[in-house]
Order: sequence, then C-alpha cells, then structure tokens
Amino acid sequence: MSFGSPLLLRSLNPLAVAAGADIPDAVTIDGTTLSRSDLLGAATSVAERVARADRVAVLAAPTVTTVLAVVGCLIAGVTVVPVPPDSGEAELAHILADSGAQAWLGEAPDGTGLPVVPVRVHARSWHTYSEPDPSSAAFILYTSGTTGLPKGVILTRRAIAAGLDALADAWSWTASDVLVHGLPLFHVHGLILGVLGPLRVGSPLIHTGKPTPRAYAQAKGTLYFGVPTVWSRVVEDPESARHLSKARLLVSGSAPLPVPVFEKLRELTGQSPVERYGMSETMITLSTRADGERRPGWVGTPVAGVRTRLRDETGAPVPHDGESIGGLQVSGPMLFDGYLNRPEVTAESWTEDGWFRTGDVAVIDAEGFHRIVGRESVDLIKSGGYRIGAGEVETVLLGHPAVAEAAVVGLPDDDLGQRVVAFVVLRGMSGSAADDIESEIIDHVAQQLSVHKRPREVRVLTALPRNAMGKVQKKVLASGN
Ligand code: MLC
Ligand code: AMP
Repeated sequence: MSFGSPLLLRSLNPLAVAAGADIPDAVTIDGTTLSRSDLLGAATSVAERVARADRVAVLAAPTVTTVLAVVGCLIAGVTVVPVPPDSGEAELAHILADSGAQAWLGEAPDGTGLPVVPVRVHARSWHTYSEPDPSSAAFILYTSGTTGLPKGVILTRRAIAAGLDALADAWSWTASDVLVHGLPLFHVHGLILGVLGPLRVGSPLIHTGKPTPRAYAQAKGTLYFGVPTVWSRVVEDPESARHLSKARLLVSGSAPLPVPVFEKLRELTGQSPVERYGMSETMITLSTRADGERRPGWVGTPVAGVRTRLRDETGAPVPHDGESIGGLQVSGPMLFDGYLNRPEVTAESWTEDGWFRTGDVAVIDAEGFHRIVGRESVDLIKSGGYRIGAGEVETVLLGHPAVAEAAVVGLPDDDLGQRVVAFVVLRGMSGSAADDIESEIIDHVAQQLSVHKRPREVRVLTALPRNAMGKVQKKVLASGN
C-alpha cells in the first residue's frame, strides 16, 4: 500500500465510500457510532457551513461534534484551533486572541464574543471539495513552554500525513485494526494520532471517554493508545489488564513509561508495550516497531523519514554509544512549521543547519535505539502525559491576592509521572489561615488555566530558596520531595 497521498485523499475519499468501502463502525465516541459514510456526509455538511472561514476554534471535548468539526475543517481546508474543554479564563482568552480564531465551530463556552457555527450531527452533504494545499495549516495546537503563555504550534496537512504514514508503517497499522483509547482530543496523541490516524488508515476507532482500565478491557480493540499514567493504572487492575492479552499492540507515549510498569504489563498481558516518543512540534519521531525489539526504558528508532543526532551545549557532536548523553535534535517531514506569532522563538528552536532542538536529553546506541533521559529544563513538567510550563502556573499563582512569591516544580509521582507542586510565600499569613488557603489556590489555577494544570499540592514557605543572584533554586525545592 502506498502511504504517500495527501491527507484525506484516501481516508475520506467520497469515491471510495461510493465504491462500497464504507466502514459501519468507523468512529464510536460518547455512546454514538458513525459509519464512514455518515461521517463523510455530516463532516461535508460542516465543511459547507465553515468553508469561508480561515481559522476556527473547536472546544475539543471527546464527542461526535468535535470529530465532525475537525474533519469538516480538514475537508474545507480551514485551520482548526483545538481548545481544551476545561480551559480557564486566562488560557481561553490567550488562545483566542493569539490564534485569531474567527468563530467557534460546534459547542462554545459563554461570553467569548465570537460567533458560533453549529455542527449538525444528522445533516448530510455530498458536495466534493478539491484537496487543499498540503502546505496549509491543518491545526494550531497550543502547548506550554518553560515560561510565558502557551505557544501555537503550526502543523501542516503534509506534516500530519507524513507523521501518520510513518506510524502506520512502524506499527503495521492497517484497516484490520480496531483502535481504542480515551485520551483528550486537543493534543497530538488523542486527536491527530488517535482520531485522524484511524480515519486515514481505515481502522475503526472506539473512544472510551475516560481512559480507565475497565473501559479499555471492555472495548475489545487490537491497538490501544495510552499515556504512562493509563498503563500504570491498568497494571494496578490485573483483571482488566488480562483482557488486553488478545490485543495486537499496546502503545505508550507522551511521557516516560516506568520500567516496572512495562514489565508488569508484559507479565499480565503477555505483551511488551510499544513505546514511542514525540512532541506537539514534531509529532512522533521515534518508536519501537511492531516487528522489532521492545526494550524497557527505550523508545526505539527513528520512524520513516526521521533523522536524529545528539549535541552537547557547545553544539559539538555526542557519540551514539549507548552511554553518552546529549541534547536530542531531530529532522523529518512531520515537523511543525513554527510557532504562531513567535518568529524569534521559532528561530531559536532550530539549528542553523536545519535541525529542531527538542529540549530533551537522550542517549543513542550503536543500533540507533534511543533512551530519553529527561528534559533540559526543570521548568517543563509532564504530569499524566500533559505538558505544563512552570512559568505559566507561577504567573497565575502570583495573580492570587494572597500569594507574594511562587515557584512551581514537578515532583516524582507514581501515578502521574510528575505532579505539579507549588511552593508559595503568602502575604502576611501563617499557621491555620495558610492551610485553609491551599485549596483556594489550587482552584484559582484550575479556573484560570485548565484543570489538568492545577497544582496537586501547595506548600507554604516563609521564603523561597534563592542563590546569590536572587534566582529561585528549584533543585533545592525538588530535592525535598
Ligand atoms: C479535581 N477536579 C477538579 C479539581 N480537582 N476540577 C476543577 N477544579 C479542581 N480543583 C476534577 C476534574 O475536573 C476531573 O473531573 C477529575 O477531578 C479528575 O481530574 P484529573 O485529576 O485531572 O484526572 P486524572 O485522573 O488525574 O487524569 C489522568 C489522565 C489524564 C491520565 C486520565 O492525565 C489524561 O487524560 N492524560 C492524557 C494527556 C495527553 O493526552 N497528553 C498527550 C500530549 S501530546 P471529571 O469528572 O471530568 O473526571 C504529546 C505528544 C506525544 O505528548 O508524544 O504523544
Ligand atoms: P507534548 O508537546 O505535550 O507532546 O510533550 C512533548 C514532550 O513529552 C517531549 O519533549 C518529552 O519530554 C515528552 N515525551 C513524549 N513521549 C515520551 C516518551 N516516550 N518518553 C519520554 N518522554 C516523552
């Protein structure tokens, strides 16, 4: 099979549907199942309503509406800005202003002032659209940096097609698979791999709502996606885990899969999970293969079209000897086209010779296997597979009237990988009054940003540890976990 065609030419081609290639259970989500022809008819009707826009916001809850909105925009060539459905005030205002979204497509939160274009699940249209320019932006995905507000990652149609085809190749993913996951639909993992992937390959998708072990056990798929938190919860529930033994591939990504979880999963299911590594900016660049070695703690080899290298702080090459640690740089056809409205940050993230600096440190062995050692910056936290910028949370904490100083770190957590912990100095408050305010501070972050960015814990200090230059010593905070 050729995987070179532009996005959606094969996956939602009206002629293929008319020729009898319908899939009765193409997408099951939020209790509704759509056939591929339902999806095509309803999404084309969305395309007709939205085609004159350039860029629209989609409140990306795991629903049929979200799937139709996204596919409708892909058909019409309109850029989608997926918005976390629990986005708080500050985050929502930033995403809308920065992205320049002209309208909401589908559900919309109150009070944003943007027009709302409805998605009608039962409407049908069979109008045909020509394939949009492959270099046009399919998505602007907002993702956190170490400081400041989230940045909009521009992903083109061509990049997405290349990324999905490389994964189909690595995982021998075909129309005979049934994909199961319960991941959020506003990131690469759940939305691009987890919705556009099955549509492109032609394999049915079952979205479980929440990614619970029981829901995964009941769904009876062949291919399962999860972040490490999902897999560590699965191994805590051996009965559900055993149901997954009939699956073809269990895939883990978005954060490091702890070796004990890998081993427990293998013991309970008879399956060694496939690990893969990626970023919002790069989609998936490294993976173990369906037909290759799976090594606990290692994320495999470059997928089709990807090259990788290691560099030290001076830019000098680091040997690929399985031991030497260096900054991981990648190149490949699935990489992003830059950060929206941020030319300087975009320029800084690329080397002069055209490699993307991932910000991760890694080891590469002589066979080309990669181990991700960690992040270069302590200020980018991964919690439950979500990327959370310490600076973004600190800014919101400082907006709380009781908080005089704040420092946020990710502390090791058996369930979430890292948990967001806020160290704060309060204004003229101590003892029991200070205890009472902790949950108020957590709620404040959940309301301004989004629920998953909230600190799981607030620790009140009388002063933050600082060095002679006045810089907060986060390593000191992190060592007292
Ligand atoms: C708790 N809740 C609150 C709250 N405290 N709500 C408001 N204010 C507060 N103070 C509620 C929540 O609304 C939610 O309700 C419930 O508590 C649990 O929320 P949670 O604690 O955040 O959920 P949790 O169980 O910890 O989630 C674990 C998880 C989740 C694994 C399901 O972290 C997850 O979905 N992670 C996936 C992240 C992901 O997809 N990353 C991919 C990035 S792309 P309720 O009722 O709604 O449950 C990428 C590229 C790549 O990385 O490589 O793939
Ligand atoms: P995001 O932009 O949310 O996709 O986050 C990307 C970051 O997640 C990467 O830069 C890594 O730090 C981390 N990451 C993703 N997949 C893995 C993995 N398999 N192992 C370790 N870290 C990972």
